[in-house]
Amino acid sequence: MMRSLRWLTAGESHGQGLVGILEGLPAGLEIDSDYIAEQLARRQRGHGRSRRMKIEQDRAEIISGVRHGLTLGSPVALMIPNKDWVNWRGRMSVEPPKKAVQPVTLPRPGHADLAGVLKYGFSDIRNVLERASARETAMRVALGSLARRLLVELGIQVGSRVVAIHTALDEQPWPGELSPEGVNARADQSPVRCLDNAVEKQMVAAIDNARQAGDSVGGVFEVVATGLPYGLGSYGQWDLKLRSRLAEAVISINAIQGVEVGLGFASCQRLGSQYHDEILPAGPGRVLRPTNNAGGMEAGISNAQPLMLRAVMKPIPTLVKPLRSVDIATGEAGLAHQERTDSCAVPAASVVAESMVCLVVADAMLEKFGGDSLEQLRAHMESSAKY
Ligand code: EPS
Repeated sequence: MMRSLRWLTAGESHGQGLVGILEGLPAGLEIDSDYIAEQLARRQRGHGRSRRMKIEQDRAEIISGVRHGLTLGSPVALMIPNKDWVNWRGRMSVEPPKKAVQPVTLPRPGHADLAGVLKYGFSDIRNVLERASARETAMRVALGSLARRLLVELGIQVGSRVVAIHTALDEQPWPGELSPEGVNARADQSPVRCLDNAVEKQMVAAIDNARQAGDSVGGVFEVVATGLPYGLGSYGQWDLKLRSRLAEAVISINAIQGVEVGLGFASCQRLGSQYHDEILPAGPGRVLRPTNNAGGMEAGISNAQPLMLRAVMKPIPTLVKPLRSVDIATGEAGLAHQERTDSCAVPAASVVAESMVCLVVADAMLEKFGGDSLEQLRAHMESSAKY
């Protein structure tokens, strides 16, 4: 559902690395690899990650599309090497292996394992789990950071925070007095990206308890974007709605089971008169919306209010204390495959979701305002954007 930007990722979790291509960025945008690395580092933090995060210090190499620090308008290609690859050369070799590799045959409930081997006719679950791994989201963040650079130039900020891990819940509303970057600056100081110190402790304890029990926990995070003009996306067709495009992008992140817009599922508890955001006069050509229950979109198009999304992540399916499963080689009952794993990746997922929102909003901005260079895009915005 990308209309002006196109992007793809490739790469296995323990293969040589991740590769990504983003096409459609205007020429003349300043890009440097340190900026991408800062965003990648934000995704790697978070209480509950596996020892793998100590091995990787993700850094994207810019392979094409940038010259002398500025985009060329041509596709930008990025590569993130997997440092762990050296430990997996034999098991993940591109060529037929020199010595036999032990296949993974006990599918993990909740992972792609069972449906994946049946889909492709594999006898080794590793052929499935390597690509189904959330390692791939590192490249989404790298590509998303290119979109974020563009949005910053256009006055759009995207931030996030974690609001729930297992049963620990931060009930405070998004601190609207802070900019999304201000929220990120605070959330990034927290090991769980939570803004409330007391709830943060409960979240850390929930992760520690799960980890000690060989278990995992999920949670909920919130993503907010400010500075969007009126009219991104279109109500003219189901797949043109900004709401549809955002929901698809966020629910495509590994382990995400639901996306809410604005007040979300709680909307049903209100009457229409209590839910809808009134329109008040605010000087010539301007209106004021005293509330934002709609979350920045009405009829699926942006209404110049902050975009507000929440998403829920299920507990990670790889368990140190595995669930019951069936061996695909023998048909016998067994316990699911065990791998080194995260016990919680909700803080990381919140950063990935920001990146997905950056890509979708940048796409919608380019769709609406167009231009081959940043200068042209800016000129188009100045002549027609409404806030
Ligand atoms: C993942 C399992 C863990 C995570 C990995 C996702 O990797 P490993 O099996 O190597 O310990 O650390 O996430 C990343 C590598 C990453 O960069 O986010 C899984 O099974 O999805």
